Amino acid sequence: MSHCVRLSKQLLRVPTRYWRSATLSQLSDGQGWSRSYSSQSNNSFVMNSFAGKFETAELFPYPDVLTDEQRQNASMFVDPVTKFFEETNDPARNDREERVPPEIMDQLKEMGAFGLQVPAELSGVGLTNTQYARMVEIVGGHDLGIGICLGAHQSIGFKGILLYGTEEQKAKYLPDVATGKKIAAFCLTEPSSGSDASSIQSRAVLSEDGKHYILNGSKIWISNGGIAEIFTVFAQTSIKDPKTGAVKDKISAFVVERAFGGVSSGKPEKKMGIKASNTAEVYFEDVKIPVENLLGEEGEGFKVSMNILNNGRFGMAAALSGTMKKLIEKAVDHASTRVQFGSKLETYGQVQEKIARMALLQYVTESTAYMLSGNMDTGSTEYQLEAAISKIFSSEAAWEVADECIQLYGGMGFMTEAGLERVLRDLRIFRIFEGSNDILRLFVSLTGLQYGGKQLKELEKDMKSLNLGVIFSEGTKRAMRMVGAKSTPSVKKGDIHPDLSGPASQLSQAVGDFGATCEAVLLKYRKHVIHEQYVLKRLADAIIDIYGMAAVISRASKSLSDDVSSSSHEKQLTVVWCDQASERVERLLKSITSTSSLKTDASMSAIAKEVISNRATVPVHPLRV
Ligand code: MYA
Repeated sequence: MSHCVRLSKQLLRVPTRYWRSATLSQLSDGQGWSRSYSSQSNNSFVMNSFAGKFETAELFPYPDVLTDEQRQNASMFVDPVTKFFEETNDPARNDREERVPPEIMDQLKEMGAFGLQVPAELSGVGLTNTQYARMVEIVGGHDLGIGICLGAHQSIGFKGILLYGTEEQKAKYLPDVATGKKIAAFCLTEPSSGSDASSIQSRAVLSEDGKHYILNGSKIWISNGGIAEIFTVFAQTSIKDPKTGAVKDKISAFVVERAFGGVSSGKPEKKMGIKASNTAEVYFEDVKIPVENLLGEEGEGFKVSMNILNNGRFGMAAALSGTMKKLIEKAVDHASTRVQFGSKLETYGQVQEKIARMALLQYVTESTAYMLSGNMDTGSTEYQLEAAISKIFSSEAAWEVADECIQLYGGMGFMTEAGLERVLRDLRIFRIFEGSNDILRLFVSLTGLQYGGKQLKELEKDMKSLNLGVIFSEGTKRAMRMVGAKSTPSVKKGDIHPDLSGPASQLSQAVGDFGATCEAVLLKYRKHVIHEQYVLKRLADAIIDIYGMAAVISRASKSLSDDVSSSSHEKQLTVVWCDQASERVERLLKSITSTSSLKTDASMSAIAKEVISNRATVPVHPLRV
């Protein structure tokens, strides 16, 4: 027990902000731990894994959230939408012409594709997150350029109005955006502010009569920026602290109409992929925004922006799950017809390995996407880490699947005609935008560590008030870990199918080891953990794999219990995935505490520093010429 007290006291000093020295200096303001996330426990599986807790509330059983009617509605759009994308839309032409042709835009509008989640009474289709995921999966399977046009519009462009809008804002704007009469865009990124989103320079100043904000600034790489009429814009505002009277810059969010005047956009950017979607700079010059167009509370814009992004990320995973499915169909089609050295490609081990790996990556992506959308539909609020993981995993998995599909096609895959190079080009941006995967990895690790530390603080409180039940359960778990025993998941009978007991114990072990490693990391580095990016990346990689294991175990268990036709195949996917992922997790966690890994990390940094200071590679040319 005294061990726990010592741990929690040391952990309390870990900061809430991580990236910039400017924000680090704010640690001395005494706010520290208490602000970010509720100190009360929540149901997030990922968040709790950082505290070494096996939280299963949002894991088992695999979400089954559609009512019969919703399922029927969803199945009603699958065929016509697929038919539209296969027979009417031409992604190669859209890519070539770098636009979505007007007649295709019109048909998408007619289908309701611009207002999928807007309530029916406001002219939308009123889909749940899960139904929306099913829809964007089809889009992602056929045309990612169109996907970005639709996604930038509704997944982030006007999502703020849906999430934070007043009744008046919703009534005023949603019907027009839902029908596609007006296109929306999300304006956060600026020339000097990409990943570091809170450093934006755009500014909105309240007019003397208090009726308007005057907005000035410019935004870059805005999807739909050149065609949008409605913008969700983030800008600095001066906020007076009611207690101290001190004035501080804080970000606020606004709904801005192009029709307000002073809004202009640059010409469409030339890009590597998603060429059909419009990307442009947007400039705001003395734009008069009525005060009633403030979105959410004044000064709360950063959280508004983060929550919009959190809320939309499952859509990316669903879309990319569709992309992978189509790529796998193409790969299999080729492997089953192409003959080399007298046999079809499909008979060769190397080809089989590629196809199996693609199927595994798609299964994990699809399982996490629908687990997330299902949990969101049943009211989960603390899903930001799961959302970030699903974005990271799906974008990297889809890239690998596209790359391997091209490899399987050989020279043919390199030719434009095969239609694969376009998909690869389109996919590249998914690891960069909506939060780069590098930044999201840090976000996952640091937010998780912060939560893990907070749980220990709560434990300390329980000790003071002698809440023995909590102390014994937590203390016992830690004591078990210290003697090398593993805590087992406390899941309801039937949640994990008995056929998956092997993967279940691998998952349990991984969560236990992960929690113990997080504790060790916090103890060792304390607040300096913010500088340990090698460690943070490994923790993120481990938890990404752990979440993937959890999602497939949950889904396959349900399939086995429901006796769905693919259940034995899903079991095989799950067993293989968990075998491979648990090995990776073990390796990653060991490397976090191993001295040889730390030495290698230091050498890697030294190499990088020499290359950077030399402004080029360092070794003398082998020919000495
Ligand atoms: S849009 C542009 C996307 N840009 C980004 O994603 C920016 C990335 N940067 C960040 O996310 C933040 O700046 C980071 C924080 C994470 C680096 N949820 O001190 P802090 C809270 C909830 O750590 P910073 C695009 O690409 C935090 O707890 N809360 O902040 C469109 C703290 O709270 P408190 C969060 O060091 C592309 C406070 O904020 C989150 O400045 C088009 C400050 O935190 C969070 N996530 O950096 C896509 N993060 O004050 C089209 C932070 O209480 C869509 N906090 O302690 C396509 C969709 C697919 C569909 C397609 C179909 C085919």
